[in-house]
Amino acid sequence: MRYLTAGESHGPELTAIIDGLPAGMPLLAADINLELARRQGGYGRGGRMKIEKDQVRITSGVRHGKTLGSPVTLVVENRDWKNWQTVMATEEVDAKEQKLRQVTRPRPGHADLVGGMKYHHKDLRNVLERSSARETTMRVAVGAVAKKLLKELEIEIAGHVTVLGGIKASIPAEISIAEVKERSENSEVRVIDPTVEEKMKQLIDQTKKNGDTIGGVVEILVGNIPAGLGSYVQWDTKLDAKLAQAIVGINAFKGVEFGVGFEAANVPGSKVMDEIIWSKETGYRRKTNHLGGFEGGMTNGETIIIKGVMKPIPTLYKPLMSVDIQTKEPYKASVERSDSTAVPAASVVCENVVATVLANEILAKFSSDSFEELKTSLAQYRQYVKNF
Ligand code: EPS
Repeated sequence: MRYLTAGESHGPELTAIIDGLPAGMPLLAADINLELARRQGGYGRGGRMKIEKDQVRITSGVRHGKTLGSPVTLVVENRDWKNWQTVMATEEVDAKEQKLRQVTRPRPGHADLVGGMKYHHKDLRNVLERSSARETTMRVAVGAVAKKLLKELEIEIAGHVTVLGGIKASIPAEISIAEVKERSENSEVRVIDPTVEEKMKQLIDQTKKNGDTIGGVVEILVGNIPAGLGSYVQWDTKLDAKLAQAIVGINAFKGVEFGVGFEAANVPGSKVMDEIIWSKETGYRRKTNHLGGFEGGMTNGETIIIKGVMKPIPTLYKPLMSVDIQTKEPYKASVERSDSTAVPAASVVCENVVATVLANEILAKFSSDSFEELKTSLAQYRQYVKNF
């Protein structure tokens, strides 16, 4: 499976084409719309999310609620486009119109300046229109299709916020993926610890008043994943590495941890490795899951536990100092509309990019021209692994 996304933040629409899905997989626009709505939510979102009501149109690859095995095209309209038709016109416009909403004062921490240098854009709007996190809409749309595939294969996935602006949620040692899902879904900041919810919301309000932004950490859990996805034989076949790329590929994400993560630097090996056990009912298991479901770049059958850290959004209402690229004079950076935090929304994006990488790996490993074939070969493999 492969996919590409296209579209500018204030262009007419966003598009994705997914190639390589099995035929006969159930898929409805409603499956995708649910994820798109989840991405739009979360306390701390800004004005754009009041304008948009993201809805997908499936324009190829699906018939009567099932995939055809042909490329699936997904289209999401930008409602805001109606306010940007001249600024974002594909046709030529006159010199005066070219100056409308022009950006010449790059925002520190954003793609603006380096993107302009690289592509020779003197209007930095040409950079920010694509580097905007609006693009994550399509990564979520694609991820929703991947999630549907995983759900049909009884693989469960949940995401939640563990840190927001320095406030840490406490996470019970024994909590099921279903419960993480339910609790985070009922929280405006996607935390499973109700004692920090109010504090986080207050911090978001205060941050907004200060014209500032905050970042945080999100955690993704994936359960009932078969052992043996990914491979140890080449660096670029390691599945944990592919997941790390997908997460750091999300706008503003700066780092990834698996299981105990960076804490592994502070404890001996006996506290990091997970002892192996076997029983007739469960097959091979690990007594603990410090390694977060990966050994040798492959899934080991335990729950995948990944954390990603998101820096605060660099678009600030109280802007930092920058330089005007026309005059070279010091100026405050451009002010574009922004969110005071997008960490809760980003946890939804994270879930979806993780789902995409995992679905892709499953499709590569098992016979998957048709969805029936895929289900049968995965079931046989699960049985084989249990008795290995
Ligand atoms: C976003 C859309 C953007 C921003 C935000 C996230 O829309 P607009 O630029 O029209 O306000 O709200 O992105 C950023 C702040 C950023 O710096 O990328 C979205 O759809 O998630």
